[in-house]
Amino acid sequence: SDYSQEPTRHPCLQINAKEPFNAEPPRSALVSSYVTPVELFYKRNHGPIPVVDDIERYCVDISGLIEAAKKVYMRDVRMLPKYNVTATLQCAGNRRTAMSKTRQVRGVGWDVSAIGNAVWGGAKLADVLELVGIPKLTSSTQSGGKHVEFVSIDKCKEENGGPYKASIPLSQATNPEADVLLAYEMNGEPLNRDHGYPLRVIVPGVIGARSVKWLDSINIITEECQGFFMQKDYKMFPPSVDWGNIDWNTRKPQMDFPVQSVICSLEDVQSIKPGKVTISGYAVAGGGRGIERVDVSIDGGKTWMEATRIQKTGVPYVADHISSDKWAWVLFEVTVDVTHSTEIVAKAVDSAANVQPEKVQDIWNLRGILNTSWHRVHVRVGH
Ligand code: MTE
Ligand code: MO
Repeated sequence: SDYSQEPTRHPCLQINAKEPFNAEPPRSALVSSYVTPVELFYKRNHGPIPVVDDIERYCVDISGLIEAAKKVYMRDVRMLPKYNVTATLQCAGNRRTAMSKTRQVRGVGWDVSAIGNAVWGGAKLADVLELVGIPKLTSSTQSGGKHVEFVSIDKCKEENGGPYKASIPLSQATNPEADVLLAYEMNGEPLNRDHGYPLRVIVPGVIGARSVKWLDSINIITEECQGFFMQKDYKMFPPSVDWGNIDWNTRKPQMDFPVQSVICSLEDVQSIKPGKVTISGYAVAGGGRGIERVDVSIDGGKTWMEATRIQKTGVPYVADHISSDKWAWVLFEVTVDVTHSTEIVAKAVDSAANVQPEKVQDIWNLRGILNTSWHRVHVRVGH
């Protein structure tokens, strides 16, 4: 593989793998602003970053179960109504390193920052699919159980040098309220190469793996995508399954991510002075469910207090901005009095009253995905 044309990246990023480039910002960067700056947004790749230099000729091939295949050019996408959707993208592998501490898992290690909140600008996939004669989802239209496959330009070893790909159900793709985008902007700027220039998919509320970057083609198919990242990865297995007895066909590809919260103002082990400390972090729920509550404990989870939630549309002004933050995280904050060394814990509750599991052991899985166990940090209080 050729890594000679990688873009330059922010020096603050912690590099978890160099080639392919996988990196996350320091925890503190996530709570510095509601919208994560592009240069500090985590980067998750499975191959070299593609180079697309002829934007006039760049197009997305749409084919499969439609009347006639069609090439959709950037000008066609830009002609459709533009939407700005604030959505949190989270890698299913976020917090994987911590899961490995109880029992080794396989995959790139991540601390707590394989997540970011951005304003994605682009056309709704539902509008794009209308260009090839697929009607929007209404109570009278049926998707027939079909799927929409997204194929990238990049090349990855897991696909034996082929492109990264994934799919979502046609019913989600054609539902304007699902806000699935073909995005060409991130935080009001043209998408940069690391994040999918010139065009990427954004599937709000769903694990990052389905938001295919550097889109090359779209296929309407009867079954879900058979690619590696749908069938042999990003599936949630029970703790009893190991590499010796795994049967990938027994599980579905993971789509929505579960309720998550993380303390970002403190490292795993941190020394502080006794007195008032402000604890802050992020909380997010998949599937468009909101965050109902964030609980914080300063005695290892014996007693709890409720944190303040902050969700504001600190987004760049765009005339046609349509404001909806149902896909976005909330930041939380609470000031506590810490007098002695202890464990500080956070857990969130979503709008369906789903809660985070207490122990990582209970959700351990061999690929180390979806670590949403209570987030704990140890503070050492010195006098
Ligand atoms: N799309 C392509 N083409 N190639 C990839 O490697 N990685 C996926 C997804 N889309 C990937 C991709 C994964 S696992 C995640 S978590 C997100 O992109 C990360 O997006 P980001 O790098 O913009 O943060
Ligand atoms: Mo991911």
